[in-house]
Amino acid sequence: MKLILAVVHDEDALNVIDALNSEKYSVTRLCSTGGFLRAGNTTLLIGIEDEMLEQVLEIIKANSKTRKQKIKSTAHGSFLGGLTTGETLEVTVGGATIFVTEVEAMVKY
Ligand code: 2BA
Repeated sequence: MKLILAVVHDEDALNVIDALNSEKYSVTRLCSTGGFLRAGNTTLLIGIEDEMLEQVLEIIKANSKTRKQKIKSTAHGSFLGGLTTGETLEVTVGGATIFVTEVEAMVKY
C-alpha cells in the first residue's frame, strides 16, 4: 500500500478531488501554506493499493495546471531569493508536487 501526498494549487484542488472521488478514491484535504510564497495551497492525502499508483498520478496530473506567480519582496520578507526590498520575482508554481511513500499498515476502526 502507498500514501500519496500531493501539494496542489488551491484553484485545482476541487477538480482533483472530484476526479479522484469519481474513480472511488478516498482523499483527505489539508489546508497548507507554501514555505516560499507563503500563500495557501492544498495538500491531499490519498491511501491506495500499489497497482492504483499510475492511475492516481495521471488523474492528479490531468487536473493540475502550472501558473506564473509574482511575489514582491517586502521588508518583512526580504529573504526571498536574496531579493532587495521592493523587487519582484516571478516563479512557476506547479502543476502538482507529489510524494509517494510506502505504508506499513492502514487500520480503520
Ligand atoms: P512554495 O514553497 O510557496 O513555492 C512556490 C513556488 O516557488 C515553487 O513552485 C517554485 O517555483 C518556487 N520556489 C520554491 N522555493 C524556491 C526557492 N528556494 N527559490 C526560488 N524559487 C522557489 P513548486 O515547486 O511547484 O512548489 C509548489 C508548492 O509545493 C510549494 O510552495 C510547496 O508548498 C510545495 N513543495 C514543492 N517542493 C517541495 C518539497 N521538496 N518539499 C515540500 N514541499 C514542496
